[in-house]
Amino acid sequence: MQRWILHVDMDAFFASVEQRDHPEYQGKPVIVGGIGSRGVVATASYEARRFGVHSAMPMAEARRRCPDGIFLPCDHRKYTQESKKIRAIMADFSPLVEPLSLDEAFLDISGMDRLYPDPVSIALAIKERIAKELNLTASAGLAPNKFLAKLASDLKKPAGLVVVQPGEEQAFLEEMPIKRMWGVGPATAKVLLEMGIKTIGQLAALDPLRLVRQLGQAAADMQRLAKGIDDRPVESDYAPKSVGNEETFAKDLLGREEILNQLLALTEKVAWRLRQLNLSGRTVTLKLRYASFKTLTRSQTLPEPTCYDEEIYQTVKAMLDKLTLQEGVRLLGVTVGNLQTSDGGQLSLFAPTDDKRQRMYEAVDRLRDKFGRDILTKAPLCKVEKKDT
Ligand code: TTP
Ligand code: MG
Repeated sequence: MQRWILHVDMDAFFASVEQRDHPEYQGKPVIVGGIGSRGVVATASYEARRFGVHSAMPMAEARRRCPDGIFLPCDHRKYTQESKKIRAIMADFSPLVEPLSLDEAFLDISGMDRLYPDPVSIALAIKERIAKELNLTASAGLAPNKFLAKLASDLKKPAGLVVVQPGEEQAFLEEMPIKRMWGVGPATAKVLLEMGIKTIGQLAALDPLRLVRQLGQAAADMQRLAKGIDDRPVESDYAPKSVGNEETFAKDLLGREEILNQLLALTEKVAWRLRQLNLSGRTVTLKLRYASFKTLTRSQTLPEPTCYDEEIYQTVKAMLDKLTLQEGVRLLGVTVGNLQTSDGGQLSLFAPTDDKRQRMYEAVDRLRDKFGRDILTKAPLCKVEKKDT
């Protein structure tokens, strides 16, 4: 399956937030940072950048270059709040989001073509939601790996989208100045320039032995990147630890059959959600609360991870069978933990497979996506009135 990594980076982040919240600043040079005499610029609006003002410049210098600028202190609390909203939008598009700072993140959007026609539409949809809901602009790079995606997002700022198609890696990097290389600081750049290396393409073509002699072992990784090869996964802080569902019933459930019907319904929801996230789990937990509020949990770990209704249901049922039910049941819960991605650790969503059962479930899930989750349920399922937990 083609890997697609999206890098999203907000435009002039702190300054754009201030311009949004103070319409009188719009279209004007806005400089945000330490406004004391020894402060430095955190960021400058694109209007201010035309005066040569940039991040990390001493504020005194910025004032000299742009005397009519609007100078503002950092409102970190506000930027952090905005950052959370941006991440919440991203989380709607992929469970694999790796934030790098307040205003940028990688997303693995591989295999999402079941929900969107192509990866470009996902990139556009994210940008659009940020624009609509937050009134801010972001730039994005879409590529087969992190290295290329990050380079790409910076090329058409502000509000740009640059796509590097598979096969275009080398051409994209060929003429790129060496200073854009990840991991190349000013000292390394100097060594490379002395060797006559000005572009990433030249770095890729260099004799590896010569490179290692000059720059040490790290040079090998650098050259792999220069060739457009980068297998690093998107490492999400947000990958769920477990997927579960529980329900409190309006009327206490009496009898095993009624309980099993509800457990089946809960299992289907949990399995559906797992498959949506391309996750499978090994540990199945049953939670049961009696009318007296006495609560039991039972867990069982399976030999293999699963995301399928039958396996989860059979495990839950086996755990229930071991309980002696003494009174009515007011709440039931089913949770699957110990998660991994369904294709055995390859970090991607909805990996296609020719496994027959997976295809059957995909068809079921498609119907549910379209008509709602209640469209298909296994018989026998009696309806029980629900009340809020
Ligand atoms: P960046 O994404 O590097 O910059 P930016 O979003 O302001 O502008 P661009 O359109 O080029 O992406 O950094 C994000 C925010 O982090 C920035 O708005 C302010 C803060 N920041 C600092 O406080 N100090 C710095 O030196 C840099 C580079 C950023
Ligand atoms: Mg930015």
